[in-house]
Amino acid sequence: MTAGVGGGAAGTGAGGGGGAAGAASGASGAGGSSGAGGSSAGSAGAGGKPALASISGTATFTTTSNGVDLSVIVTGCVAGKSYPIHIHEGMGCESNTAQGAHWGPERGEGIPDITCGGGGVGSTNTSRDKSDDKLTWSLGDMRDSDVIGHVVVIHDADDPMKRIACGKVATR
Ligand SMILES: [Cu+2]
Repeated sequence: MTAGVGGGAAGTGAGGGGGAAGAASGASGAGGSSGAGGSSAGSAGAGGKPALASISGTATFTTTSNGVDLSVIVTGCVAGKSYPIHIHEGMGCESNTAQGAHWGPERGEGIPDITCGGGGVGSTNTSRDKSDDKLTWSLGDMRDSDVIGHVVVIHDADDPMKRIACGKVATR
């Protein structure tokens, strides 16, 4: 499953289907898609465009045999800067209120900062083991760990309280 991250309102990816992966971007928000978990690997993501900065990108969640992997790639960041990224509990990107606080909050935290390299391209990766009930993620199973419907938020590198991009994780 994938989620796109950008500033502004969220867009949504549509569709269902196991194992499919993809990301959609909204004109001013995030779109995403998710494949069903289950025996086959699924992936989900979010993508979109920024309101304040020129940053945009895609966050892709993939079901593995051990849990869920997250891979984030952004463009438009400032080389050498580190951008905090979390999953927030909210169901939309329209405002800070809609985005809500950190999911859990522990479940939405602990993702390594996005490190921005040359050319304004940044990335981060992490994995959540399915054996850790408190931190684990899942895709589309409607459990407490289900990331679908929550939002991926990127914070400003110099002003971490400022949210510069958001994408809703959606099922495709
Ligand atoms: Cu955050």
